[in-house]
Formats: sequence, C-alpha cells, structure tokens
Amino acid sequence: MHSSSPGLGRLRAAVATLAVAALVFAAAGAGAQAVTTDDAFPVQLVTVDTPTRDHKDVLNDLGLDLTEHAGHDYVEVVLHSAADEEALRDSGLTWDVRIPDLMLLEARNNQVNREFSAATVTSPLPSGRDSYRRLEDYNTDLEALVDGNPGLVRPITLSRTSLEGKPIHGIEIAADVDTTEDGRPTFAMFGLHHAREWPSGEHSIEFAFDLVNGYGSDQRITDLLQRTRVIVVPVVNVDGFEKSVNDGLLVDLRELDGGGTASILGTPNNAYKRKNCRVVDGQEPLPGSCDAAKSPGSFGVGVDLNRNYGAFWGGPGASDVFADPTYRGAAHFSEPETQAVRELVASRHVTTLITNHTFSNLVLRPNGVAPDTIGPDGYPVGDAPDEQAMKDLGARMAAQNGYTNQHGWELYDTTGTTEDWSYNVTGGFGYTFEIGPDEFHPPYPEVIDEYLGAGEYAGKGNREAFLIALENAADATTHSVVAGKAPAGATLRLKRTSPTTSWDGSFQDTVDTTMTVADSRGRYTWHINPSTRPLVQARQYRVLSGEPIESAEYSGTTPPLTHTDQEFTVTHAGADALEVKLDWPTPDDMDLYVYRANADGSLTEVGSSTSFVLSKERVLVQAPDPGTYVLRVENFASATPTWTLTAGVYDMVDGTVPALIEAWTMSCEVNGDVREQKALIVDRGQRVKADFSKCRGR
Ligand code: 0X9
Ligand code: ZN
Repeated sequence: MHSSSPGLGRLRAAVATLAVAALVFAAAGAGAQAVTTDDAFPVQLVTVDTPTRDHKDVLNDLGLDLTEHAGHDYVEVVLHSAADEEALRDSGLTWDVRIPDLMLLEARNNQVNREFSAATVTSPLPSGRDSYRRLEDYNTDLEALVDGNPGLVRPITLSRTSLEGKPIHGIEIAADVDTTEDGRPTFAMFGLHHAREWPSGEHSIEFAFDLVNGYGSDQRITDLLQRTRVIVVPVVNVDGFEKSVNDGLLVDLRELDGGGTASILGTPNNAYKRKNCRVVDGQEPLPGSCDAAKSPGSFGVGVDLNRNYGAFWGGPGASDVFADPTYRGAAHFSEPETQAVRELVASRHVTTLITNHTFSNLVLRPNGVAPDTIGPDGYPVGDAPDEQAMKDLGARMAAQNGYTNQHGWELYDTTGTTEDWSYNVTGGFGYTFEIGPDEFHPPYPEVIDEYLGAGEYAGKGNREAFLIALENAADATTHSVVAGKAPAGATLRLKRTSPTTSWDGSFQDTVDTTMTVADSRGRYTWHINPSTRPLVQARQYRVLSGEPIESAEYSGTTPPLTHTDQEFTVTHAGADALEVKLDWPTPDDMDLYVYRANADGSLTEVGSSTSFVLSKERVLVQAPDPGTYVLRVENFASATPTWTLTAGVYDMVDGTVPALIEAWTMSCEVNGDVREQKALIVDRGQRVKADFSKCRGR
C-alpha cells in the first residue's frame, strides 16, 4: 500500500540487519533468549533525514519518540509500533534503520555485560570494575576513595541538590588535600550531564581511581598531585542518570527472568533519557513525577543541562520548546544542577576542565557556534582567543584516543554548554569528550577499551588524554600566576563580578576565590586564571569587503516540495569568498544548497543554508575555485514560490572586536576584615607580583 514510499527499500535492508543482530545476539551466549517474536514490532532506532528545519517540524508534529540528539540533517527516532512506522512513512520523510531492535540491543549489551562480569574477577580498569555503576555505586565508590585515602582524597558535595533533592557528590584529590586554598591550580572533570551517557561517568570516576592508585607509586601522577588539585564529579545529572541506568539495567533483569517479553518490547522507559527531572518549569517535581513521565529518549520532560549554562544562553543550537531534546530551560542557570557546577567552578581557579559525554569519538573545544555567527554583542562570535593553544592541546589529547579534534560547532551548533561558559567566563581551557564510536551506553568492555586504549591506542586511551589535560592544568604558561608577600595566616581573595552577555541579555557572573598564606615568612604563590575573560578579549573576524569582484542576480519560481538549479560561474581566481543569498517574499521557508559542478557532470556540495523559518538563507564558500557552481533553491514549505538569488565573489577584510581589559579585585583579609585591596591585571602566561604590606591584624 505504501510501496512507492522512499523508506521501504531501507526497511528491507533493515530486516536483513535485524537478522544479523539476532545472530550476534545468539552468539552472545547460551541462555540468551530472543526477545522479538514475529507478531511483535521490534522497537527500533531510525535516523530520519531532516535536512531542513521544516523536516524537523514535520517530524515533531508526528508525535513520535525522538530519541537521540538531532544533527543538522537528521533526527534519531524510536519507532515503537507499526503505527509509528506508518505515520513516518505517510509523512513522506525518509529514514535509515540504525538499530533494528533497540531492546534486543539493550538485552544483548546486558547479556555481554553479564557474561563479561561473570568471567571477570577484576577488570584492567583502575578500580577493577567490570560492569556499569548505578548511582549508589558511584556514591559508595566516592565514599570509599575518601575513607581509604585520608590526606589524599576529600569529599566535595556541590552547593545545590538536584531537583529531586539528591546530593551531587564529588571528590577532590591532591597531595595534602586538606591544606585547602594553597594556591595550586585546579583540574575539574565532570560526567553524566546527559543521563543515558553512562560511560561518561565511568571514565570520570576511573580517572579518580587512577590518580589515587598512582599517588606514591607513579612518579608522574605523584608530581601532578603535588602541583594541582583535581576535582571529579562523575554524575552531575543524578536524577536523570538514576532513572536511565535503573531502567536500562531493568531490561536486563526482566530478560533474565525469561518473562515479560511484551513489556520489555513495549518501552525502553527511561533507558535513553537525556535531560534532567524538570517536569514543569519553575516548579520542583512532585515525588515520583519525573519517573512517571517516562521519556524514553531525548524528548519529554526535562531541561538539557548542556544548554542551560549562561554563556551564549538562548542562542542557536538550543531549543525553547520544553519537550525538545535540547531544551535550554526557562532561563540561564535555571537548573540547580548547572548552578551547582557554576558555583563550584567559580570558587576555584579551574585552569583546565573536561566534561565527558558519549558518543562520536570527539574532542570538542569552544566555541559552540560557528565564528561568523553574529553574537549577542552584534559582532561575529569569532574563534576563541586561545584557539591555537586549545587546538594544540586538543590535538595532543586526540592523539591518545584517536578521536577527532574539532570545534564544538563542527558537530552542530550549541549554546549554553558547560565548556562555553567555563572557558569564556573563567578563562580555564574547556573540552567536551564524546566517548566511544556509536552508542550511548555500549557493552562494558568497550568502556574499558576507550579508557585504557585498544589496538593502536593500547596503553594510551582517555587515561592518557586526561593525564595530558591534567598536565596542562599544572602548566603555568597556559594560565597566570600572582605571587608576593602577605602576612602569614592572611586570606587572599581574587574576585571579579562582570556582565556576561547572552542572547537573552546580560547577567552578572561572579568568580570569587580565596587562598590562605601558609608560609611563616609570608611568601605566597597563586595559580590563577587571567583577569580578563575570553568573552571580552579582542577577537578577530573576517567579513566581506564592500563591493563584489563579480556578481549576478537571478529570480525564479519553485513550487513547494520541488527545487530549481541555477548555474553561476566564478571566473576570478584567488578570491576569498563566494557569497550566495536567497530571498523570497513570505516569512516561511526555502532552503539553499551550493554545489561545485565537476568535470564529469557530478555535483559536490560546498555549502548549504537551511535555517529556521523567518530567516533568509545565505551560504559562504571560502576560497572558491574558478569554475561552475550550481545554486539550488529548494522550496520546502513556502507559500510564495518566487525568489531572488544573488551570487557575489568577494575578497574579505579582517575586523577586530575591540577588547576590554578586566581586573581581578585582589584583597588581603585578616579575621574576615579587608585590610588591603588592589586591582590586579594579569594575562595568560604572565606572572605578576602583588605584595600586601599594609595587610596587618588590628
Ligand atoms: O549536544 C551536546 O550537548 C553534546 N553532544 S551529546 O551527544 N553528548 O549530547 C555536544 C556538546 C558540544 N559542545 C559544544 N558544541 N560546545
Ligand atoms: Zn551528552
């Protein structure tokens, strides 16, 4: 009946893949029972092609369970029933089946995990762990690390509890850990902002075990723990993670019982939950309400904690629709979990930060939006002022795990992420690791391989990448130092309150840190972040020079759901950019693609613009080779089929966003009284002197 549907061929391919999966499952071990039956529709994960926002809108309107994150041109969706599949087919959207039976996969993974765990006494991980931790396992392990290592590990409980009132636990690891505020730089690692990304918590806590095990026996680790302080918070989204891991492992238990097949198939419950437990904006969730509002995937209840941080909040790549996977929250830092991380990071000089996620094998650095995005201050956002240094460090880390080292925006646009805030507002280098190749929570042996490295990365892996990050945290050439004399016992304070401009206006961000002068002769050294925030540093950008070298204008008519190709030839060699702009009379949506016409008649896409309804389309091709280009106008949903297209070849000129210089307010306090205060300006890599001779007790 839908034989002409574009999805059908793919569906046949999917059936073949299903057979393969079933084989894998059968091979996974004796006792594994097939959980699919002929009459049951296998819950499957499909990748729906959504090259434009309109495709996404059409998809949204179907009310399907959109499980995974959406990229520029796809959304991953869970199909629960034949009716779901039919709705998708009727919509005209196309898709590929990525995981033909999600519960089979979950069960297979759990089966692999069970067998691995049964066959393993201690895994090669630093903790010896052989299976995914639940929330209580994290808390028990953190407690054991504290209890077993006095003087080396101390507990840190974040300043806020989760929406459900759970504490968010972490630990601090350092030689003489209890000598707090001794001026050492801090390295911070976070896991599980996203509930279903279980390996991100595993790697975070394993790194803590590694450091603890290595202290006193491994020279490099011992040195590093003498020069730095390490904070590890393995589970930020405690509420969401608890639900994801409990439901994900519950499938395992039901499957073990050999019963409840239908219910296993019926729903993956919260196994693929992404967001936190916000059920209604501005309100604390009623007991049990988050659990009851099963969100099998990204959609459903919750705020995306990795869109809720303050820098750039409210900009591209974050949704203002509650049910969306990347819902940014009602306001910047509206969620207690992000506010807690903010308060922790802003009370320290975190000179390097890693926030772990899964998956895609990436080392991502700021910024989260492309450099030519016009930022909230009206200028292009540009590259991070420390782009070169962060790129280099990223490359050194990526050489250990084989990941791709790239900007956040090269994955897709994001705003309100952890590292965009922490870097731009505190100055510490910040990275997102997307751990693993292809699953949110793959079989546990993969977690081990990613951590320790396998194949050509054996002995390296994320373990080595994290150690390199920690070395960077210790390296004073990538942060700043203030040193001098102050009375023994005095408290030194570095504080800066400044406006952070986000897309919803500006708010005050405060960094407030202290150290204690311990030396009896009053000498102190303090490793700190630079006084000027990257957010307001001078930044370079490139814009088109005034007049095009060559240009053309076209107009045409393209009925809905069809496209029109227009050729344009670049004759000038060596130009910096080809700009193509598409305009049409109504505030709805047309999309623009630009292709290079190859000698053999084939087309290579060199740019596309498929923005949201209301904004017109623009493509910029850098350094266009002379030759023929095909400009494709696609009318997805525009009521008026007429359009105008302009193409121009330009040179570009460099611009600079004027810099602000910011100062720390540095004060010397005795018994809580400020006795002396000065403004301190210090750049990255700089060491400055500050003596407090008038800071005496009264
Ligand atoms: O979308 C995210 O939050 C991260 N990917 S995930 O699949 N784990 O959800 C990527 C965040 C990347 N950070 C920046 N682009 N700045
Ligand atoms: Zn994530």
